[in-house]
Amino acid sequence: MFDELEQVTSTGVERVRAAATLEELRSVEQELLGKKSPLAAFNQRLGALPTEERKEAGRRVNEARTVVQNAIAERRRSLAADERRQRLQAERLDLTEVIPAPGRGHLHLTTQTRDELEDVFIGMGYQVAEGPEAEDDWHNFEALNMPPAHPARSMWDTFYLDLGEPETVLLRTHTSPVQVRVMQSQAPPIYIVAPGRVYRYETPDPRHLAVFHQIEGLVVDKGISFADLAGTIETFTNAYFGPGTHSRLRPSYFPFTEPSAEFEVTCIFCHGDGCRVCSQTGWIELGGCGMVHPNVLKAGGIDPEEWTGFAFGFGIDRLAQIRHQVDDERDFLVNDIRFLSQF
Ligand code: 2NM
Repeated sequence: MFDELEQVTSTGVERVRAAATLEELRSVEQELLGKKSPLAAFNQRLGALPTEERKEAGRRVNEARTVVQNAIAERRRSLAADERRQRLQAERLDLTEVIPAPGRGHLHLTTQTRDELEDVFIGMGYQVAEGPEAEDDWHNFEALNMPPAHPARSMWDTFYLDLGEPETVLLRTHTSPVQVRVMQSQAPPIYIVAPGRVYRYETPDPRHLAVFHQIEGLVVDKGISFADLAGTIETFTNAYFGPGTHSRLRPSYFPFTEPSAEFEVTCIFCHGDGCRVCSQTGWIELGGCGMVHPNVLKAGGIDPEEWTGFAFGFGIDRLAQIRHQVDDERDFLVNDIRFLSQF
């Protein structure tokens, strides 16, 4: 009987070790330890043995059962660990982004350009002013010498907000309303720049964005002339682009300045010789400027008989685009680390 018990135990342990899954192990366990198992049959046979043999045989049968139980427990642990490993491997997610230059990030090119421009104007004695991006029609248009239905309003395709009366609240189309608010809130002399985000209802293309950035300057003081404007443009372009850069003005039209002009700088790549960037002209058009219209000063609560002023404005994104020869301005908004990390 003991030989037979030994045989049952060792084939049992082999079958346990051969079980390939937890499922299979469960049925092997049932066969080896269940009511109809050989080990259960041994227990029944114990009753037929003489008393003195029964004790020893009972101990041996229990021992055999323990050996099989231990083998099952060990196999179960090992199979459970395997299955867990496989499940984790199958569910594995790669959450790493491959970036060409791992490490710290940096400010967006537009922000860097804005900071550099602010520094230049602060160096010239200007203060930096900010204002709301959601504006009212009065600050964005009417105070800038554009009464309702003025034809010049069509120069800016406007996003209107669904707030209050129709077409009364909008996303500012330029930062000029900031200058109006400064005129209303502080007495001249005024020397400020207003940088910030502006909105135009336009389809983006390589040279235009519907959301972009401008910086505008405003000076109001006694005896300010067009010569001060021209000198300021020359000083600023020299400070920003470096000595050897020159500027020129050509006549233009804005409703809020009179006279108005566009300003150009000598091409920063060919220094006036003519190249692809400046379309062989030697000049790059940057922005607009002019003497602040008396109606605008009045809207700002300033007496045009006592004070005069000039203003200018240009696109920050456009400036960065020219300087870094970015083919498509829309790349500024895509947030592709391969593009952004170049600057
Ligand atoms: C430009 C061009 C010309 C401008 C005018 C004013 C204000 F509010 F003082 F009237 N701010 N900015 C101005 C003038 C802006 O940008 C192309």
